[in-house]
Order: sequence, then C-alpha cells, then structure tokens
Amino acid sequence: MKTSTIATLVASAAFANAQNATKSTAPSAIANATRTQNPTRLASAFILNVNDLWDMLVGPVTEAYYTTTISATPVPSSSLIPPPPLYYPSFPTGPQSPTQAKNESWSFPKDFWWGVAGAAYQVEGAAKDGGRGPSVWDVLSHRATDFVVNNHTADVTNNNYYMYKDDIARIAALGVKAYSLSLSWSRILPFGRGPVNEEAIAHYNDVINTCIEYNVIPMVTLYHWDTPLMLQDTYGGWLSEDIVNDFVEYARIAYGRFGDRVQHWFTVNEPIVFCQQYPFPEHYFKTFPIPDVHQQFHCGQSVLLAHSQAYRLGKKMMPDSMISYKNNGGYKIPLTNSTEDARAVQRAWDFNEGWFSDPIYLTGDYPASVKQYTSSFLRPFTTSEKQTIKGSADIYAHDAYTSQFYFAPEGGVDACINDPNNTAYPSCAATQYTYENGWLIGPAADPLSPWLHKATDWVPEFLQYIKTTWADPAGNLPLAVTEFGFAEPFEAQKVLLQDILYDPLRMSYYHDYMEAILIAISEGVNVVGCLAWSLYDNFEWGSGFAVKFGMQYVNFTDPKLPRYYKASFFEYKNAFDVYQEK
Ligand code: GBH
Repeated sequence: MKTSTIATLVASAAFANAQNATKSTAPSAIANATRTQNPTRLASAFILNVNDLWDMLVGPVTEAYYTTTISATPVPSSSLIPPPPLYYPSFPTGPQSPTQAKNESWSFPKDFWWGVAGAAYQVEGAAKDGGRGPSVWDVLSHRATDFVVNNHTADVTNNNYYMYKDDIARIAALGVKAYSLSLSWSRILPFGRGPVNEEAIAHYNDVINTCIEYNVIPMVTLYHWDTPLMLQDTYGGWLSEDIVNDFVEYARIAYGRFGDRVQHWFTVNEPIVFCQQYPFPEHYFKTFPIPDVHQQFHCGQSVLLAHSQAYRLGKKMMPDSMISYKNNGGYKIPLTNSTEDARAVQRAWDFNEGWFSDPIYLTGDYPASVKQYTSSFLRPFTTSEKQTIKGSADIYAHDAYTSQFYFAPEGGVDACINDPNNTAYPSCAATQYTYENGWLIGPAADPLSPWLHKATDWVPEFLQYIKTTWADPAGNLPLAVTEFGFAEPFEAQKVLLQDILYDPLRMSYYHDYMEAILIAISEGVNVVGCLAWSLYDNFEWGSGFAVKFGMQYVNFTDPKLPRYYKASFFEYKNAFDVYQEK
C-alpha cells in the first residue's frame, strides 16, 4: 500500500472513533470503573487502522502465489474444442450419426445478454491486499466455529484480484457477452464509510476497462453479502437503519467512478438470503439487542430503504442505466390442489419473493401477511418512503435455480399462524422436493447443496408467474435470470482432470434451462438476459471449496490456480451459437 493511502486511512479511523467516544464512552465511566453498579455498561474506545482491524478482529490471512496483477495468457485454440454432444436421437434407425435439431420457432434476440457471474468475496482473494478492510465474512470464515466446511476461507480463493485479466480473456474466448461481478464495499471503503481507498478504485477501473477491451459487458452488483466489519460492529450492519445512508454514499462513489462505463447495476444480491443470515453466531461480533427472530425483518426494512434510495440516486446520476436488485428463490408448486395448500403457497411467496418484490414492484409496502406479522416490531414506512420504494427497479432480476413443492403444515395454516413455535412459522408453508407420488422433482445436486435439484421443466411456468405477478403490473418490465447453475454431485471427490471436466448433469441443466428460457420467450415472456453461476469454481460460502458451481474447474491445490473449461461451458455457449439472432 502507498504511504499516502495509509496516512489518510489512519487519520480517519481515529476520527470515527473519536466521534464514537464522545457519544458512548464517558471518560468518567472508565475512571469510576471499580465503583460501578452495572459493569456491563462500561465501554471503551480503540483507535484502529485497517491493519489493526485485521489483526485484532480477524487474525493472520494467507497470501497468494501471485501478488501483482498478471497479464492474460492467450487462450490456446486446443482448449476451445467442444466435447461431443450430449444428446442423441433415441434409438435411431439406420446410420447412427448424431444430429443437432433446431426448433425454428425459437430464438434469443440479438441484444439478449448471456453471461457468467461471480461475487467479490467468493472469487477475489487478496483479502488484506490493496488496503481492503475486513468484512463480516472474513470473521465468519476465520473465526466462527464450524461456520465453513473444513475451516476454508476465501483469503486466496480464485485470486481474481490479480488474475482478472486472464479470467476475462477466458470468458471472452468463448464469446460470453456479459460478466457480472460484485464490488467489495470494504475494499472501496475500508471502514464502510469515510475515506475512499483509491487503490480499490484503480483496481475496479482496470477490471471494467479490461471487460470493455474484450468486448464483454460489465455488470456490477454493489453488495453481495460482504458487509464491512466496521459497520456490523458499529451499529449492527443491516439490523440498523444507520446503514441506509452509508450504503447510499457507497453507491454514490461507485456510480460516480464507474458509471461512465457501467450501464447495468444491481444494488443488493438476494436480500432474503443475507437477511436470514442474521442472527450471526454469538461472540464474534458486537451484539445488538434485537430478538433473534425479528432480526431478518429489521434487515429487510433497511434493505428496502437503502436499495430504493440508491436506485433513485443512480437514475439521477446515470439516466440511461438499468438498475435493479436481485431477488431469489425457487418456483413454488402447490403439492395438491387443496385450498389449504394454495394458502400455504401464497404465504410462501409473500414471506420470500413478495417480502421485497411487492414493495418494489407493486405497492411500496409489504404483502398483507408480512405486514401483519411484522407490525408489532417494525415501524411503518412513511408515505414518502413508500413512494421511493415503489417502482425502484428497471427489470425483474431473479436468481432462479430450482423449484419445490409447497403445502400446508400439519394442523393447517391457521393453527400455525397462531403458534410461534411451529417450525413453519411465520410463513406457515411446508416444503418437499418430491411429487405427491414420492418421486423427486428432478436429479439432486451435490449433497452439500440439498436445496438444489434440476427442475428445469418448471422454468417456463416460473417465468410466467414472475411476469404476471410483478413485472407486468409494474409496467411490463423485462425479466432477467440473473443467476442459475448446478452443483455436479460429488464433483469435489473426482481426481482425474478429464473426469472433472466432463459434468453431464450440469450440461443437461444448462441445455434444458436454455430451452426453457426459449420456450418462455416464445410464449411472450420478455426475458432480456441470463447470467450463469458461475464462471468458475469458487468459495461457496458455508460449503467452502467442497461444492462446485463452476463452468470452469480451478485447481486450488496448485498455487498458480490454473483454470480449465468444463464441458458444461460449451453446452451453455452452444445454446447461443444455435439460437441467438446474429
Ligand atoms: C446464490 O444463491 C448466491 O448468490 C451465490 O453467491 C452462491 O454461490 C450460489 O447461490 C450457489 O449456491 O442450505 O437449505 O439453508 C442462491 C440461493 C439461497 C441457495 C440460500 C442456497 C440456502 C438453503 N441460495 N440457500 S439451505
């Protein structure tokens, strides 16, 4: 790190803590410590620079083999040979030559953006380098007991921070049109707010410029779960509305620095997921007295305020931009046609997608069932907040991996609504992966991703549901599938390179998923893009490196982290070779 950067960061950390000291730490409380009646109210203040944050709150981190930006290696044409096709006509007669059928009534429009996605903490590595401050995930992976399989961390992971040129060259070599990345908030603002780390700005500038150089559209997510640690420990992160202003100021910096080249923006990734990560494990973060079961809803409230304000700011600063947040969740299929199951399904939508999408696309406020549940502990939105929230997205962006069956919990929906101890409370919907007749909805992914099955048959109906429920009422907005992907079962246990690269279930997932989007488009759903998760194997949160979602294999045991295309990447690309209008 350059000396000038260090000086700025230290000075401002002291400032932040000095403010804190006048607010919550009366010096006299420390002097009178021996006589206090209530020792838990004693407080102290530290002045911490970025390195202190790492040393005191995270601990030592691992360094990568490459610690400077490496240039792209030309992709050898020998690695661009596609595998033999997966599909053959069934029981063909006569000479058995594989045929590639094309349905002439299907097509992806010319400007359909198909791409691949990653996220900062999962791929960047360089945890402490370039002035990055820690995020909550550095603490979760380094310190929280049993939080991540095998105690894996993302200190190095794909080392994308230094190897991004190669990463972009490799996706460009397959003709990928869009690359969706997230920014590390605590890289740009090591304390979450306050001084800007210019090394981070320079880094992301070069990532974006490299995309443009290779003709790949950069799409940027501001926040993919890596809350700056300082914000978590200062006011509870998303548990507090204090984060709203900090998020909007962070967005202002990102739009201001990158908005001349980045047109596609996502504010937050999957609020349902990161809000349900609360409560965090005890004893690693500063605690804030909010009942565990309410925490996710306080988080959701902050998200709606932060997202909507960041959206409004973005549209002012970049009138031609496309801005949304990314929602997530599987299609919810009623197990039976009973009215009780129908009620359960509706509550499941309400407490998942609807929790964010009803306010943003429909009403400016929560679905009635969520409103009813939360009104005893959440303040109501003001009229002007509702106006800011309603209409704060230019597309409906959904991370749509899978589907499940939903049904009323035992004893019925009403009994559950009146029983906070019911395991299905408060949504009061039960789920299973099997049809009523006992058969699975589709092949299961890796056992470490038990939530995921290949349920591509349901995707056209799923997209229709989103269109009629949210996108059309909001003004016929387009849809995008902003994440989808598959964890090949037991892939982490494979040892032979060629075996690893041949991933037939993931191939058929992508093949059938693209067919499903083509069907939806042909039925009149305006799908404008899709982003496959992921460009390569990476740090899969709690599953560490034990489960793989990549369309490229990364050999994590080799310090140089070589990358190889899997067969599924060619399957995905082929859908556009065959069906995209030229
Ligand atoms: C995406 O979320 C994430 O955006 C991405 O970072 C991640 O790598 C990718 O999925 C693959 O997992 O274990 O039963 O508690 C997809 C939606 C929601 C799926 C949370 C896993 C946990 C279910 N995710 N869910 S469970």
